[in-house]
Amino acid sequence: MKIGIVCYPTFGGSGVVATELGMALAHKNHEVHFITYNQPVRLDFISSGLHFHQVQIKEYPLFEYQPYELALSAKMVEVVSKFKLDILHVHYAIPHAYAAFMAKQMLKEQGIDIKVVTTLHGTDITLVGSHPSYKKSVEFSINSSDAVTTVSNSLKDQTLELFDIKKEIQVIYNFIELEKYPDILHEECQRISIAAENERILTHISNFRPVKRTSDVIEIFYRVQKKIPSKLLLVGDGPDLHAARLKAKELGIYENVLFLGNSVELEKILCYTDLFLLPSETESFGLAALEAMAAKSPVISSNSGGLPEVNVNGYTGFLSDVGDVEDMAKNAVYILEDSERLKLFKTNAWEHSRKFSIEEILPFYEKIYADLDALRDK
Ligand code: GMT
Repeated sequence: MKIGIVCYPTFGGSGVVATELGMALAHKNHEVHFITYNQPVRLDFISSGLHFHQVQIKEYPLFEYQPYELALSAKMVEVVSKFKLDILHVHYAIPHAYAAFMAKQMLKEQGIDIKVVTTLHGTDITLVGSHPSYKKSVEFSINSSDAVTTVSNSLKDQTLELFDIKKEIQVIYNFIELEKYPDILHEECQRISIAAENERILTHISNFRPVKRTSDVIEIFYRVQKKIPSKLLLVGDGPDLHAARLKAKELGIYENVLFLGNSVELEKILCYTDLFLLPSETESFGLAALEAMAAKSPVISSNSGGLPEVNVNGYTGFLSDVGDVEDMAKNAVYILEDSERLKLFKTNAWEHSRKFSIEEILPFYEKIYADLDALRDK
């Protein structure tokens, strides 16, 4: 099939999922067209059948805010009609689902029936989408989509609670490409370049937005390093990064915290990792936690949103109430203090991650596309 994928091209989870999905679809001989304002960060062009169409904005002094959805919907119309796409799959409702509705109406005028799949990812529902400024438009664009998916049961429930939804919502979990995480021993990852042999490595990866509670990450590590020699790797960039630096200095642990910035070598970093920290305020799924688990790292997380659907308490790691850094630190120490226990949690995390392999998940999206395609006026 010919599939248009609309997403944010950044390091955010929804963009990563959309990009990995597009690459996997191309691998299965679908023709995939990414439509977004920059080339997605994780997009490589090694497999054929992958195309990228840049949405360009005409800046004009009158506009305090550039009308991105206008340019996006015009680009969708252009790409759908030029390449005869069968499906438009938009990731993150704002403003993609709204722009897709506009494109669909414009294409109808040309006698083209395009079906739209909207995947809701999290903050497009929880933090941003339900804000009074956006709520009506988000609700309208979800209800106008031909199919709607969420990345967890928790996000489905929240969507139904927060909006008046008239569409069926299908839950399709996020996925990972397992081959990216080679089955090598922890010691083979050259961890010695990061930490001494007797030190454990804790890692947090995010976009350092307030929702990630990065200050809790520092607080947890502060407590852990008092009991266990360890290093903390902080990967990513965002508004709270500076505050994280200050907090690490304030607590006198700056020397043991490594700030690695945004990275395209996450698999390598996760390979060093003994324990992953994700104490988020809310998390619809927690793709970063799943990626860590695939690299054999147990997870200490909050129990918010969809995290309990990914991280199994007492098996792949532990879950605590949001903000309970004492409990999170206690659980972290429990896993890290005993090498045999750590090994067991690592194995469990790795085994559990297999359930989210792309081979398992991709067919659910393909079925949605095929079912919608069968309904199209051609
Ligand atoms: O919060 C982020 O890291 C970015 C955000 C996004 O939409 O770009 O992530 C959301 O989507 C991811 C992929 O489906 C999920 O794994 C994250 O849990 C979700 N983030 C939140 O719900 C806060």
